[in-house]
Amino acid sequence: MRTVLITGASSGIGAACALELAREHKYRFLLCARRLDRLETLVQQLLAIDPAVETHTFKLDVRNADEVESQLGNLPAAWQQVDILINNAGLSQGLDPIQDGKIGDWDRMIDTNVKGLLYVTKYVVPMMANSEQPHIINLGSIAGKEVYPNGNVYCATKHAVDALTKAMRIDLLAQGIKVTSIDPGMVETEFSEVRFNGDKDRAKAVYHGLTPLSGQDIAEIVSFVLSRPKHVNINDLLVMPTAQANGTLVIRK
Ligand code: NDP
Ligand code: 8X3
Repeated sequence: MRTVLITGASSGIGAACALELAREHKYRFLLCARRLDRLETLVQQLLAIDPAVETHTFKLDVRNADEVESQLGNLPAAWQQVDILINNAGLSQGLDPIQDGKIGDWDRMIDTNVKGLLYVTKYVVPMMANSEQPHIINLGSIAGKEVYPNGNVYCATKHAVDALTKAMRIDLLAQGIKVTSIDPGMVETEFSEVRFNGDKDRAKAVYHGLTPLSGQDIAEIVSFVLSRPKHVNINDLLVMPTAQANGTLVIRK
């Protein structure tokens, strides 16, 4: 059994990864997010897939460095070794031209997507010391490869994730830790609802007239990436809906 730690497991891509990997009966799950009730629901779904599945859930706001240190430092003994870290927690907040951007939105994106990913990685890497096949998967984005109108700070955070993925691959090479970036285009999750502060109609319009990716599509890719033999690492995987050509161009019917 390989132990996988998923940040932001309470929704979307993170939850889908747990569900997909549970179907393989090869993993045990450390699941964290801020919404514990959502994690409890997820555990029930995992148990329905595999009644023997092992899980440990804990509340974590990745923006809080002290909380990250203490939550990861105080895990039960049976959960102190990690094989796989999926740095998935992240968000976009707002879609405004830079001159109209809200400082609070900028702080939240930078604190979550960049600093949060760094904090979690710092404390999880030592937990991988005895792993046979340690692997870190970072959720990047097409927004880490291109910049699109009004995407400014979100795109900057995902460009930072892209740089950090490359940096981790260098710094963790000697420890044999694989580092992969998965960079999706449009995935229909709660992402747009969060970006538009709960405006469900505006969020739905993002995916109108096209078939976006689903969390399940990304989870299947994560499963494939993790299933490669020990000597094979997929460095970077850019995946888009067929109806999306790049960061800005989509075709709607
Ligand atoms: P969701 O909004 O559905 O899920 C985001 C997850 O991140 C939630 O589980 C949320 O949990 C967690 N999260 C947010 N802030 C924090 C925090 N401060 N501390 C801990 N957890 C946090 O969106 P997605 O599933 O789509 O997003 C997952 C990742 O995929 C993100 O990094 C996103 O940038 C990336 N991505 C998404 C794309 C898309 O189109 N949807 C495309 C490309 C990349 P909780 O609120 O309970 O804390
Ligand atoms: C999320 C996808 O296109 O909104 O990273 O940036 S996009």
